[in-house]
Amino acid sequence: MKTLGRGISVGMGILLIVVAASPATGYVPNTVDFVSGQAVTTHWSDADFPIPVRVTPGLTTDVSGGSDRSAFEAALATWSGVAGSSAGVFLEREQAVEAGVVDGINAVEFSNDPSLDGAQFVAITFALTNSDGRIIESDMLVNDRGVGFTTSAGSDVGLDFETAMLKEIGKFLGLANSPVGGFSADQTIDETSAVMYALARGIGETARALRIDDIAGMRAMYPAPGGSFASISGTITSAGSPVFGAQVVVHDPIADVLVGALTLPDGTYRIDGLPAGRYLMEVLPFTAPVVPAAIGGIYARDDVNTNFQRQFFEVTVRLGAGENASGLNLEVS
Ligand SMILES: [Ca+2]
Ligand SMILES: [Ca+2]
Repeated sequence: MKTLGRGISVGMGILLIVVAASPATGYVPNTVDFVSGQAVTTHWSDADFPIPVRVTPGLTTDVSGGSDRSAFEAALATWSGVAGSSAGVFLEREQAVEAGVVDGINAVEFSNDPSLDGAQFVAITFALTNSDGRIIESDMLVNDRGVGFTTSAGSDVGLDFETAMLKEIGKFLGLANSPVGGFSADQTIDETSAVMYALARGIGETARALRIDDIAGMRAMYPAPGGSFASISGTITSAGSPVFGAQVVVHDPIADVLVGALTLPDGTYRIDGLPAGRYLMEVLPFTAPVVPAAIGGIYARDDVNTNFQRQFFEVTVRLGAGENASGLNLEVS
């Protein structure tokens, strides 16, 4: 049996991509390369849906009585239930599984192995992909050793299990951390922040439902046939040169829609999966605490441009169902 090392390529056109769950703000497909002007993202094929996963019997050892399984299945159902997306994933069965092994099984392993002592992650997703980023198999290792979970909302002892799993399943489906989010006055993560927000919700914080940014991500990556969602695309430049890693965020303040995307190395961006509406645009650089490395993939490179100011643009984009507003090129400084 072949063992998947972390972050090691395994030849013959097969790439092994490790998506680390960073302690964790538009949606970001897990973009691992940029070839001939095209982003290579890790993604499932529509033919793979619904995707079966097998989980460690009893799931987390922190919770007995089966509410953890119910919460896990609820998180799967949440991602599977996005209107306008064909994505689907389900719990096939509980069995002893090992994450990081190429065995034809999409494993979700809850581990209490002592080797996890000191590990600073909630979960790691290992995706085996072919050279165009299509996922062949994906496993998730959950750090049950280092993380205390709870299924009681608002508990002050442990991370909310469904909240944590919802984000990790987003990674399993091919989303990276998102820069869409922020903090409330009390220093907790703002309610409107994406489930995929790069900063992790802490003890007592819950996000058991997807936000529009997460939903737009699923619609963009895995559009259901016959969908009629709108998109916005263009190029961000500074002094005439493309800006890599700019966050482009669109707001519809009336419909309370907030969706964003990151520019590729050629400065281009595209935000798909938008409902019809009237959008205002904002371009901003990565700022702490969400740093490029927290997004991973190509955004962990050292040529991400953070040397420009956050700017709002008096651009109002009116989109009808299914329309693409292209050529929305903006200059920042
Ligand atoms: Ca496997
Ligand atoms: Ca635990």
